[in-house]
Amino acid sequence: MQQKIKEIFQAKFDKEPILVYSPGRINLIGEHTDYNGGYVLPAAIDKKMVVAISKKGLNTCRLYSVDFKEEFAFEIESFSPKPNHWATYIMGVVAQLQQAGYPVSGFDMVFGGDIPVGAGLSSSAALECAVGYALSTLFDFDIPKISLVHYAQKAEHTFAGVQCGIMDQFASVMGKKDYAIRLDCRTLEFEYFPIELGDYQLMLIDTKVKHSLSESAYNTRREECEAGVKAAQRIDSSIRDLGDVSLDLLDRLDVSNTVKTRCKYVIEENQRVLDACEALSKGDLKAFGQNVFASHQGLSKEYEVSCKELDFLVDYAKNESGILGARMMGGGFGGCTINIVHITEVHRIKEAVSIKYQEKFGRTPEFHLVSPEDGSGRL
Ligand code: GAF
Repeated sequence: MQQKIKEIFQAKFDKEPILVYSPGRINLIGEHTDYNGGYVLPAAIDKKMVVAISKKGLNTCRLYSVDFKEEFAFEIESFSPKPNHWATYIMGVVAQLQQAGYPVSGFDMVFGGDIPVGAGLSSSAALECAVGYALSTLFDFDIPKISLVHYAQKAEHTFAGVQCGIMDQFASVMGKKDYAIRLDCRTLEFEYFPIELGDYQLMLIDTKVKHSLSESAYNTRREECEAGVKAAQRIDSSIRDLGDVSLDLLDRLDVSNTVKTRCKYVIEENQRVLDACEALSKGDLKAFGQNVFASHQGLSKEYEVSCKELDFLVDYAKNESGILGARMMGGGFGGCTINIVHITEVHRIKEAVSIKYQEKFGRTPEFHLVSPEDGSGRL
């Protein structure tokens, strides 16, 4: 893939680029907790966004998306968000670097990758992180990794209009081969957590659906959680986020039942991340899997960000002896489930799920075996 991107760059611009990449991510457990100052357990994966870039001089930036087969150009001194267009992620990062005082000048860029779009593997975060890393390398800005994470997240807020948490960008930049990252999203303290699954493997099952609700519902969930925190702060002003709210206190808050249910999910999911990590460190994969199933139950019934296709796949997994745990992953309303599958059962399970899913929904799911890989780097 990187060779193809390099050749397309050379053919288009007749010069040598530098090449960098940033990966997509999985999340083992801890969903919709990041923007609530909670815990997550993501990992970068071996599917990535590759960016080829070189200086252009002056003001013009010329972009080409290999996957969309589309060009786009903008002037470095005057550009604005272009929602629902891939270029908005790139311009969003440029804007963040400019605001932070980095003197970005014109550049030529070709990019592409193998992260399935809309599958909940954070292809947009990978693009933002790859662009930040590429510009930092090209112009010798030497931007600290954690700042790249923040710029990429802010690009998503300001240019894509999604008030996302920090998990996706953090995993894409900071990932480490064979480790997940247990991240405390309140303090940004993190620990690399070894993923040793013995006879088991991580398998993603892509529903191949993306329901349109996802972006608006994401921002609504965020507001509902904030309403819960505000109500709790009226009782105890030292409360910082839902991590400081007990289930008892939540019960006493003057908020709607919907807000209570959303907050309850987050409080319990934070505990599940800690329990799942403890189980993993003891090598108790069964207990780990139970937490993963419980996470899905909460996401589906309390946080209400699942959909019938995801629920179907997780219900199937619950009755399958070769799967220890399964749940939806990422923002929800489509995309992938993550499954802990016995190595010898992978083939059989793929065949069985394909048939059943096809019968029920008239489409074929896609399967990806994934393992933790390194975050952003130069190629
Ligand atoms: C999306 C967001 F971008 C993340 O920040 C996170 O909130 C996730 O949904 C849900 O856990 O991927």
